[in-house]
Amino acid sequence: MHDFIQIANKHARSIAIVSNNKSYTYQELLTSSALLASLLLRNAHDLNEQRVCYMVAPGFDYVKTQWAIWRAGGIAVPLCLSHPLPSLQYTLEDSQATILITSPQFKLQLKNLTEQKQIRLIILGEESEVQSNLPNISLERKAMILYTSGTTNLPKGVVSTHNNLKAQISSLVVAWKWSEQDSILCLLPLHHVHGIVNVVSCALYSGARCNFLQEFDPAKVFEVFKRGDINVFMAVPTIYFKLISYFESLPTTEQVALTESMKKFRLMVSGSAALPITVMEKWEKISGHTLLERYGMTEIGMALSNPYEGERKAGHVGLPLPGVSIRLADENHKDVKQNEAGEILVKGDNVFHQYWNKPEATRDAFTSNGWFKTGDVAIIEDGYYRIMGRNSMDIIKSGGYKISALEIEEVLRTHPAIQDCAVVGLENEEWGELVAAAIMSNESIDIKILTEWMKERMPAYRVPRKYLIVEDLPRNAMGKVTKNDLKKLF
Ligand code: MCA
Ligand code: AMP
Repeated sequence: MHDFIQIANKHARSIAIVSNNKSYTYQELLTSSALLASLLLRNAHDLNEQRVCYMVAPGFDYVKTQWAIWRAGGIAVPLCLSHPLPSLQYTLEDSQATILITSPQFKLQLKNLTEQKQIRLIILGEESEVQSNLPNISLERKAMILYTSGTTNLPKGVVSTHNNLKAQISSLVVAWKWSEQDSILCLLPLHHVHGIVNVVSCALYSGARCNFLQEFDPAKVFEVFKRGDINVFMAVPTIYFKLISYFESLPTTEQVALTESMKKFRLMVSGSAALPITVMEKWEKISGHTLLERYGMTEIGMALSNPYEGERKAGHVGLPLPGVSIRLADENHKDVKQNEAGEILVKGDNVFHQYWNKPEATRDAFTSNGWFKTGDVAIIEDGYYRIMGRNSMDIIKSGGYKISALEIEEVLRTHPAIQDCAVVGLENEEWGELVAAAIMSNESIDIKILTEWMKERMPAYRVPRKYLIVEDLPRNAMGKVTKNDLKKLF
């Protein structure tokens, strides 16, 4: 946090954020975050790592809130704007939040939740006076908890310290040559690393400008591109896919104008899921840019990246980023031989501190000598890493979101008409993987009604898009569902 404040002071008069057609300077960010930090503290000196959840739309207020939590000594826990009540409740409870900050638009939705749990509810706009002494926050202190789905049936809170965030951000700032001249468009959700670290934090760590779009809409994205005030863009493959489809529907004159404006960009990056080669090639044709593909994870920030200068290889994720150590290992955590595939193990200041309140899961995530086990399998080909897949079939990546098959199965099994089920990810060019569920039921099930029922219980991006009614699920001799066989049934 200290670095952010120093950098903001240095660039006090420059524009830091553009949102809702308004520009805000670094000075405004400093002043507003100090005001809110004071309200958070009331008369206390330090929040001492209390968890502060916040549900605020992307834009100036979001960043102001995040900085205020950090400046008051709290741990920032962002909530997803589109999550249904049970998911929000889970995050509030699991993080043991004592404070929830939100904007007036979400007040009604959250009021009951905070009253039940006796959580202090702060509505933005209530700030009044600045407390002169904000605490000094050391780098070792915990800064943020982000929830990530994995091979357990409920999401785990990934705790990062200020030092972890500093390492994640500064590595990218160096590798991708960020500068105060840069101006990036943020359209990613701000409860995950991609939007929070790679886009917003890297920009503000460089004295650059971050322009917010409230949500993804291809027409609006291209409108912003045409204005010519953006030079850096980062997104997940699904977004590039959708932009290409929209571009192809435009008249030629419009396409030519857009291509001209995109050619002027400094950098375009793809990540969070494998970038299909077809998408990379089409994007190159329409924008003049070879997308820089990189690989990361909530627990480690970014680990591997194609070079900023030098060849960006399709289907590959490049080399370790500055400050990040990587090994490819077998199941005994021994280095694999050259040209053999192995699990990616990671070490460095970028690696997270712990899973919140889960010492066992934290221990299991590391080898005995401290390497973080990603669960992703890679190989080195001609000097570049290539991701081959994952150790677990139960992790699905759809639209850039990590989704646990087990979590969906657990919810489906609570439906009165479902006896058993199994969820898999089906390869899909647009979404990366499409969530699909095979269900066993003695009754006829209306899929439309089931979908609505699921949407009340989990975020829309986790809801199965394909169903198959089966009499039995394919199983091995031990009775375990064989998901590879199940995929074939679809
Ligand atoms: C939404 N829809 C889907 C999915 N998601 N259908 C199939 N599969 C999906 N995964 C459906 C909706 O239900 C709806 O249909 C319709 O698509 C439009 O929904 P909407 O939410 O408006 O979709 P969108 O705005 O087009 O969203 C697509 C998106 C979004 C912009 C690609 O998924 C997104 O922002 N993804 C980025 C996630 C991200 O930031 N991941 C980074 C994690 P209906 O109306 O029928 O319901 S961090 C990470 O992974 C690491 C660190 C890393 O390496 O970066
Ligand atoms: P998350 O937990 O949401 O941070 O997602 C991290 C996971 O996304 C990684 O473990 C990978 O499986 C996947 N991922 C991220 N970037 C890439 C990429 N460029 N290619 C393939 N998979 C990726």
